[in-house]
Amino acid sequence: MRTEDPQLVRLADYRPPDFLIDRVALDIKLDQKKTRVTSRLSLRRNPIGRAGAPLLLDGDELLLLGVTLDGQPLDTSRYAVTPEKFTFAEPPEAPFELEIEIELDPSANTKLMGLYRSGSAYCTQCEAEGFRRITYFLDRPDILSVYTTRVQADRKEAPVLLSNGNPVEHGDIPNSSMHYAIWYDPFPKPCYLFALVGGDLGRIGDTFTTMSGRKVDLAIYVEHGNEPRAAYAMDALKRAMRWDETAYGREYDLDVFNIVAVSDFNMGAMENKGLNIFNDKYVLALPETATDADYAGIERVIAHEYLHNWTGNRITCRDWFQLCLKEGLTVFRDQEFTADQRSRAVQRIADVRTLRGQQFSEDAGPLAHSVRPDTYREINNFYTATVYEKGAELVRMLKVLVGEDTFARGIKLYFARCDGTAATVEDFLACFEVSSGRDLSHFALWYKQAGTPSVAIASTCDERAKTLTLEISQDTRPTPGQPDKKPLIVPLAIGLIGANGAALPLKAEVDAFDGATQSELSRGVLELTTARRHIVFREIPDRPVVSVLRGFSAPVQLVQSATDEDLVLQCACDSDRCARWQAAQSYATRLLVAAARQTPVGANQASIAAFGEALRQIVATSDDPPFTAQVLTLPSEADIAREIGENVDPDAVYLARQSLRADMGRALSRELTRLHRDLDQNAPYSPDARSAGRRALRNTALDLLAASDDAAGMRLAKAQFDAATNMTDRVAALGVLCLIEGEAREEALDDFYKRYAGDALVIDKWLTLQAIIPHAGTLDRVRRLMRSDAFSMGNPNRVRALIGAFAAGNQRQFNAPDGSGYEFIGECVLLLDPKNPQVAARLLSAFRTWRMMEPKRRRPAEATLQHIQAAQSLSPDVRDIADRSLA
Ligand code: B3K
Ligand code: ZN
Repeated sequence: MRTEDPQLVRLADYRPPDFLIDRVALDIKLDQKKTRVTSRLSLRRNPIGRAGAPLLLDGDELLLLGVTLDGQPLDTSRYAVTPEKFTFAEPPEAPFELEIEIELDPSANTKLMGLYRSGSAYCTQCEAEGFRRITYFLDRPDILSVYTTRVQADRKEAPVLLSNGNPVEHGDIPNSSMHYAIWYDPFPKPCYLFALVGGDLGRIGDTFTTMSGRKVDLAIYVEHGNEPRAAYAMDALKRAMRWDETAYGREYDLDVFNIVAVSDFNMGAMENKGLNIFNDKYVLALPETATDADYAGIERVIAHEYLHNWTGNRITCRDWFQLCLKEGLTVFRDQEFTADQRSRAVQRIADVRTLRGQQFSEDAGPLAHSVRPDTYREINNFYTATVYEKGAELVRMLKVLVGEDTFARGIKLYFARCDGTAATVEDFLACFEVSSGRDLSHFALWYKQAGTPSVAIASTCDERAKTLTLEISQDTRPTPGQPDKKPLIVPLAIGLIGANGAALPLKAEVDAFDGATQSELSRGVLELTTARRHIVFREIPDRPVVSVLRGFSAPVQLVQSATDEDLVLQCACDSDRCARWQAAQSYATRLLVAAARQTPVGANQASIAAFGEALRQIVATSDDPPFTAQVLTLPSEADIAREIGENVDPDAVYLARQSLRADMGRALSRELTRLHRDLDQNAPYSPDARSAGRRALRNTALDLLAASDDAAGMRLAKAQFDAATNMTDRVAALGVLCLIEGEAREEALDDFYKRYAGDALVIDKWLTLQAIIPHAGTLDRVRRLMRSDAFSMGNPNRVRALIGAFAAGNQRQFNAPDGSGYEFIGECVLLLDPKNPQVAARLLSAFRTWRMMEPKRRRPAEATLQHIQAAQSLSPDVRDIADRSLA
């Protein structure tokens, strides 16, 4: 029997809306404490809705001032209203107009959902369900309406007034200090894409001519004085616009495209139609204030939000269960954009690192869910690595399965068929069924089944028969609510490498039972569709090395029988750079897991030496610095912990990783010293991928050198810190100094603070570097920093930089055996929850790995979660994470 859970929303319960809203006319008079919102809704019954159904509009903390029906005041006896709901029991059968007047207090809105204040500006955030905090509405993504928005404000306080669509009119209101602007968005859109901004902001402008020759005015609005910092974002925007035209034939559709950067924002950015609102972290950059990673982040997020114009806005989601339809696809598209702008292989490696670090960890714990979940309590908790990153992997896998051209035809059909609609995952897949002629129902299981499949490959060679037999099997462990898993369709990109390092042709028994098909062999992609498969390759001269999952062709955990020597050969010779990197990671993981499990010390020495030698070869022969930097970067502590899987001791994991970094630093000291010296630190800064890649390698070298020799590392880092001409090198040096206890660290931290005090985004880096110091004493430091001027609990960026970094980036101190780290995060969650539940819930999700810890850590983690669960008046956001973490 199912226990009643009033909060639970089920995909199976989806019903088309009973009413449609064709047009929305908003009139918003901005005031810091008393904003007036009048919304005139053109409503009609949905022909496929329930006949005679009442009109139920959503609200959230709303104060109703008045309602009219077709211009006449609606008698209070005809409706019922609470802050959360407006009920009109017997609305007219014929189309009608409802005008609703609301009063809001933007200054009191600390949830940063709906209309709120960031600094001296007014701004909005409506996804997922924030529009109901602005007015009563059918707040669901399948209600598509054409919006006209009139915004009024004090001319001095808010000279800039923006909303979605094209500007229609603006002017002064005679005999008053007020002015107004009218915006019209001709594209029917769901209310979660509504946006409004008012404030005194600086502007940088540009233009873009679309492929059909239309001129679009582009603008980025920032705080006055920050204009020069927005130039890179503007450049990225124009590149993204051009790329969507060349790669997908998608053209921009309004006369203007505006971006506004604000300092108080719950996430990265928001793709509101024609008016993207951004966390300023993803807009503002100058070489002196932003790192290469910041520049790359800006390029990616600017592109992501822009690309949503077609995948998300023109084609939106029918309901929130379909979130991956817009997010997975748009992440896939932003990854491809970056791959085309930068290095494809390095981009792929970076994306795989993120997937493993974030999504695989999510999948391995109590918060695991499918890419398209079938229930939720709080939709804001489903903007996850699974929906985004794994969602993108499913699109990529689909492309591998159907092939590039067929994929291109399928997506073209999707744009043609679904434009202007609120679509589902089924609608999306149907387009690829048409383009490929394949039945994709088995593939669709990837959207429904949670968990990371393990794919095991065992190979045996028969030297006399000159055959190689591969035994491939898959298995997915149970996840919450899904005890029994079915086999998925897994595309495995494969190659065979001969003893001399050259590729061997793929020849196998074609079309024999369970054998390979000709198409699989010619594409180099085996399709695993059952729990097990065995394939015999013919004409194999000597035992080859099997390279599987090239390009990371499926989001699976590979369990390989490769020997250390195989991995070394693959690392040196595989024609696929992602597989080379993967071989190095696998080798390192073996060493790290053995060390963390405290396999007798010393037993590993020969293997470590062989690993060092393999890396030396790569460093010596590679002409691809960012690739080399990736190869030299070990799996994270979280990755190692996940690999160990149970009874994890984060101290042992940390020490194992430290010790291997030190070994690497020693084994490669000559090469690393040379790299650090030769990779020009004095060249003028440019954020391009090539220059950034050289800095990445140089700073990786510094990090490893310091790991092997504190004193020398400190000298080098100190010199680099003092001489740095850009933020990338300065922060990298400070990061190294932070890992070495002593005065030099404190001096450098003081110096950094003095240089950048007042520049909040830079000071965030300073907060993070201190929060992730793996040594005892960090928690006291974090508590001290929380009391400093640099910190504010009201600003999500500060919270993430300090507290979020401690919880998610400091495995050792967060998981301290005395429970102090857990307790601290628990306190912060409870403190933050009444103000900003979304940020609080995100912070709490750091507990997602608690069950894999050793018992002495599991106990205090569980106690903290129970303490939170027992708290009075939790937000639905935090309650949902706490409940699921303990379930
Ligand atoms: N669509 C937004 C995320 C909204 C999050 C709401 N809790 C940003 C993006 O993915 O582009
Ligand atoms: Zn998105």
